[in-house]
Amino acid sequence: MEKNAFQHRTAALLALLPAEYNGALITSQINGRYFTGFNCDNGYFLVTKNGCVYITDSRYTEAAQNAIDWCEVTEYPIGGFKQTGGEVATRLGGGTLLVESSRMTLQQFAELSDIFSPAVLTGDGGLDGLIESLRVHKNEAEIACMKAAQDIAEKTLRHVYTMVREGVTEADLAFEFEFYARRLGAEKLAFDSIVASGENGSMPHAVPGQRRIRKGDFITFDVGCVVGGYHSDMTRTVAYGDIGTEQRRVYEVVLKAQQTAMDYLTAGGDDLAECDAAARDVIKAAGYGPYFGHSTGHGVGLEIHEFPAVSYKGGKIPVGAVITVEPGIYLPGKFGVRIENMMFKTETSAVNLTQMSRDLLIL
Ligand SMILES: [Mn+2]
Repeated sequence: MEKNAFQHRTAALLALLPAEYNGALITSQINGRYFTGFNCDNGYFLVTKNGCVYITDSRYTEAAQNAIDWCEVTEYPIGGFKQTGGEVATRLGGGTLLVESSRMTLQQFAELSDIFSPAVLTGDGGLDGLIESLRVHKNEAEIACMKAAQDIAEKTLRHVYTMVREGVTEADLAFEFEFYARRLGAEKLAFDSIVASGENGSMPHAVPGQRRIRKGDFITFDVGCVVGGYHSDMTRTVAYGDIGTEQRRVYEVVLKAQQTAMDYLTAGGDDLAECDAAARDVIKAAGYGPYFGHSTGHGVGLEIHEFPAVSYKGGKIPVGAVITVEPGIYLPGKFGVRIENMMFKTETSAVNLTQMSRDLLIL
């Protein structure tokens, strides 16, 4: 992304801040990266009506100056954070600064309040929600990263399918996914891959272990990659060898539930609760309601789970949001099925960002 895109984001945040505040102090790594383009675990980005300053330590100064050339970068010396913080806050006009209340502990809040005094910090200004409202709209460059991440995940999962055979373990398959995805250019995995086979499939977030694949198993792969800081998220459930009629039936129900929710979005539907219900009602009608215990999806972007949740709580789906649609049915002690795609909400419709087939695949 071009550097001035970050400058525009910062200006957009400033424009959203209520008039009674002088500005915001961004301390989380993720939001610091969103507004500056610089990924740093010790950066303090002051955004005020009187200008912005990025404070960091000597490990990061040179890289920060290169990355954020549109804003002053100030280094604090060993033992000098409080003095530098106070000086910068004063120079930028002091006043009250909003902080991200959902991203810090009470102890961190107390420490930062001391460091940036005489400015007064407050977590009560709704800064997290304002930032969410900006981050939810993905631009072309962000979508390109997510598509690239998804493309690697799909190529990698196809490769992993070729490794499925009697006796291979879930952990073997999870490791192969990571190795191959990294070789194809993933910066890292979007999260620890889920590979859940047979009866382990009934645990939606099972950890891949030493269970060996055998004939008649369903295997659920929930996998994602990161490119340019942006995450992808996809789930596929495949069969190894012949499966029974109940497994086929459950697969069909989950696929229909997912398709119904995707159709809702494609037709222009823009309510989170309605989208959740579109999938859930199909599963309920088939008699499996009690076996679908999680929400239908979530936002994806710089984080694997971000605003908005596709759940009964509802709310409008913002144009530009990327959300997952991932219903599942989990039968304890037996097996589970989940199928997940990513959808990009447009003005009048939604675009499916996941190309991989969802037809029942028997390996
Ligand atoms: Mn997901």
